[in-house]
Amino acid sequence: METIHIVTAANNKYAEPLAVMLYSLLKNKTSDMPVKIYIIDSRLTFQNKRKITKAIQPYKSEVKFLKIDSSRYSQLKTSGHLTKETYYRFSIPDILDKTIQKALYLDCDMVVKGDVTDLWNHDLGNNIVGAVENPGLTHRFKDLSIPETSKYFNAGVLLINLKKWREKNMTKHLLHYIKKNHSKIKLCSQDPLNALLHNKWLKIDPAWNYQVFRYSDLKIEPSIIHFTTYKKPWEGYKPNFFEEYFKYAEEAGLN
Ligand SMILES: [Mn+2]
Repeated sequence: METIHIVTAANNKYAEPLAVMLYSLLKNKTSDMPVKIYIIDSRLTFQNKRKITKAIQPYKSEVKFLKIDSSRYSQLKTSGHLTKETYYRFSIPDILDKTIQKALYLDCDMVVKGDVTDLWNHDLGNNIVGAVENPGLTHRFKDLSIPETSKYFNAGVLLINLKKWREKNMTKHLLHYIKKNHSKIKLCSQDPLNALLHNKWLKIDPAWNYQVFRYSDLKIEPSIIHFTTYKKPWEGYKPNFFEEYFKYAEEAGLN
């Protein structure tokens, strides 16, 4: 049977949110499709790795901690809550075995309420990624040379066509773009992804990346709640659906 390959990245500050995200994902998956989890490890302590594996242990998914060569990202721009780990998603096609053709990247600041199998099963066709629109950023299109008719996506949920990404050498192009356009980039990894992939992404239903500060007026039931911006529930803020974070944290034994 096909395996769902989930990739995420965290430093110690995000160990607990990551554990909550993975716990909710596994708990709410109803299909029989196995899940394999890859955690890009940005100097996580032994205790934090243990915390993560213990929280999801009941679901018996395989978990792998992966190191990456972070030096290629060390000179790149960071900004507030957007730390250098934001770039680590660019390494996914390099660090996963070359026989793996598809991966689902998820941020740590999320709660997964739907069956992730339904997200996984989207056919990417010739698109390089599948993602959800991030509305309200059209004023940035000019800087990023994105045509007015295009849409901008949020990079917190990325269904990645690894085969196409590798064929097109996307990582190399992204790093090149960032170095050339340093002053135009505001959202560190998301801007370059949109600049280069604006016509190569599959638009996925907003329920799969419900950005709490963008979609609050839409009457949709989120399949993935994404706690965007610096206003994180675990830092005392109360965005929409913040209770969901604490509900799953408690269930996972993380409080
Ligand atoms: Mn995020």
